Amino acid sequence: MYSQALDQRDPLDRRDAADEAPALEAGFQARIDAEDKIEPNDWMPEAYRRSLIRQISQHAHSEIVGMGPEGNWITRAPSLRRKAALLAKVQDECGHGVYLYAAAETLGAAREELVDQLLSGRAKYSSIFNYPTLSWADIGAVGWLVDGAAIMNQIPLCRCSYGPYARAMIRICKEESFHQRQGFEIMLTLCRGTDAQRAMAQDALDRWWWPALMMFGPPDSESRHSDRSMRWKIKRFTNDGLRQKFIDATVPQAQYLGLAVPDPALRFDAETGHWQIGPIDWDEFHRVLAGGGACNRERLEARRQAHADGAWVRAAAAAYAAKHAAPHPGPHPAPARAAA
Ligand code: BYC
Repeated sequence: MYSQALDQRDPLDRRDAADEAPALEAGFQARIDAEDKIEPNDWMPEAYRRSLIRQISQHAHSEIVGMGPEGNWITRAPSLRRKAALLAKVQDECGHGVYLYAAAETLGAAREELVDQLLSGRAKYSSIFNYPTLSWADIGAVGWLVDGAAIMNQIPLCRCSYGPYARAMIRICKEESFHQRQGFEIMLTLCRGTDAQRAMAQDALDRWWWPALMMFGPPDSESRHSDRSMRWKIKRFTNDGLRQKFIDATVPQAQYLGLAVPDPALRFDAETGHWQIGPIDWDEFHRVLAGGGACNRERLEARRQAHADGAWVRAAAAAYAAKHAAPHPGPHPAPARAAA
């Protein structure tokens, strides 16, 4: 890793490297501005590397924790078709987590350390997964709104300046698009069903609307990473910019479903062409991030349990790898002889 290599140099070399840093940084920024992709062995500022590890690992944790709320409904899906689709979706999320951990590893992060940060509660994951899935309609609302918000946020990440992250996002976005459609189709079926089914769909929208808007992160005025991440083209849009795109795309979908968006202040501004929403309860967002959401404890406990249950798999994989790394004993190992 670049930083470690620097530390091992003698002081004169280190001073030369410090003198070179502004030129290296200028060259790096010029590559970003020219839409070049940065690859793992390229020079990069230490802060760029750290910021990517932070974002990619939080993203990976979100995918993994995100299996929980929906996995909860696999055994209760109302038909074989629904069960097969939900199972595939949850498996996709596991795959997304794995690609993303691998992308973080290309930056020198150790996967064990990242997982440990999640299990010990030191790492963040998306606030949205600390809310409970209370009814089958929630599975529809999660697909429609949560995956819909994820796509809005993640499509621009396909153009992220860091190559391995951008490439991982291309496949992830294709799968997220299927997830969003399966969610919307569940909502559509419920909304065309009985009064009780329509009421379930409305109740799910009432509970998931505001948390979905919080997924885009704090308002731009409070977003500590946005400016630098935009300059480095890790992010292409600000949190508020993406939130607005999501609102503009989703309100007409709610109208199509015949559902009411739970915001008395919602109105279409003909001058700007955008839907305007009422105030977001940012206290709730901060409370959930600080561990005070309905399911924070349960979600982490489920991850810790899964990690403990998987210990034998890790041990078996390590033993298999060690066996294959050891020198081959040859076709006819000599039989052991008893000592004379
Ligand atoms: N929840 O300066 P800011 C999915 C944190 S996966 C929790 O604006 P940034 C899905 C933020 O990390 C969904 N924390 O940060 C999966 C930062 O904390 P630190 C996840 C949040 O990075 C399965 C602090 O607040 N998607 O959709 O510029 C099934 C200040 O924020 C949240 C991704 O991870 C939040 N909602 O922008 C279905 C996408 N928001 O690190 C669906 C990749 C903010 O300073 N990530 N924070 O302690 C991103 O695009 C950006 O990291 C964010 C935040 C837009 C999320």
